[in-house]
Amino acid sequence: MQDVIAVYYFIPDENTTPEFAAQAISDEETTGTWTDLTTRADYVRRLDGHVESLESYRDGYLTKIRYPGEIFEKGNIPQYLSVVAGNLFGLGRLCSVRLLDVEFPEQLCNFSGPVFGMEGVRKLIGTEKSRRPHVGTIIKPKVGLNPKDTAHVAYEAAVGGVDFIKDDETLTDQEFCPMKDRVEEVMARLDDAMSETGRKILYAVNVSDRADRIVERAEQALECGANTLMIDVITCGFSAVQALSELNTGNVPLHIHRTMHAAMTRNPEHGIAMRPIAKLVRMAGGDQLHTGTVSGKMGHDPSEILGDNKMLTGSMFGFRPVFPVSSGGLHPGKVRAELETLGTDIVLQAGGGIHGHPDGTRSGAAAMRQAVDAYMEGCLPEDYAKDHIELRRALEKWGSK
Ligand code: RUB
Ligand code: MG
Repeated sequence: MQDVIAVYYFIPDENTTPEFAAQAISDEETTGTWTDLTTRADYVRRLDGHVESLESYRDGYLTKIRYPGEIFEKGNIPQYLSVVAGNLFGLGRLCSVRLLDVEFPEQLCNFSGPVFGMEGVRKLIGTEKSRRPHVGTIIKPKVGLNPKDTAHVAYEAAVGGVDFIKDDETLTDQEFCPMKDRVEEVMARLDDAMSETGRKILYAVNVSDRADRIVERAEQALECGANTLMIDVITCGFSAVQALSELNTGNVPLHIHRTMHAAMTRNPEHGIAMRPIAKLVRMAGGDQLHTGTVSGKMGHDPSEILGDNKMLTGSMFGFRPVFPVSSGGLHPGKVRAELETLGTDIVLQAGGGIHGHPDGTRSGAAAMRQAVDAYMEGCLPEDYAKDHIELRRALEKWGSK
């Protein structure tokens, strides 16, 4: 079994040398602890971790730790995380520590990965040749609409031009909008929209739930006609993604949301970068994954997003590429900035930026599509808006930055 290499950034406290700190991480996550052990038999030592490198970086240090592959239980992502992202975060002699990246050998990547992936989703929508970005929306308000009104909003967005519609993360199966009723109503209205427009439109139902009910909930959603499933990976776990991917093989795409991620990913000095999370989502079988915006409402680092998207779409042990999703505070005026930086192999999602359009959801969806079309045709949004009223009205409300 080949080894696992994890890269950390850390700042030790003033009484701790960087060498001691790096060794403490390695020991804690392998065969050691805070003191020497009488039980650490000689044959155990082959499972010792190794500090491969240590260098100064920004206000702290970068270290690469090599973990013997034998420590890992093949196919058990929670266990992988308990090694590379476990107790080390609490070590009191470190002021901060951040897991930046991790490389797993092929033997530990014994997962099926995305069943659809970016190309599979593009094929469903019919954009394999045009390579244009997909436009998605999150139904807003987040919570409160009943199934009938949710379906109406979905229909308006679909007719206006979106490719993809999703529940928001806080909507699951509450009394005001039971999941079964919602899926049936939305899919019925989307069937109308699909026959009127001749386009395929995906609706991702949020099936996030407690562990013992997720699979059953997903099966119910599929029985009611769902053509995509959504799951929140941080709150439900990587095992939930894997369970749905395996349950669902070949059936419908899996959209992976990441609510709560910023508690880990946002602080550049502490926590877990999005990269390892994205890698594990790809292994576990997510087809689309949120990785952030360069111009939206959430605070993201554009160079990290670019690296994460490259990882999702680049080669990795034969796993299909994942479709990156840029979402959070987007509107038609921000489309150009997103595409210029992130490229066109992306899903651009807007909630407020569609349902907040002065003329309503249908016009908001049309405006987002027009902003994408303008970019694909090499036009500035302001020029394209001259003969596209929906885009013009959006730019008047939100500007073009
Ligand atoms: C966006 C939204 C998503 C965030 C998550 O709504 O509901 O949950 O994009 O973003 P709106 P991230 O378009 O109205 O801002 O996963 O990047 O943190
Ligand atoms: Mg949301």
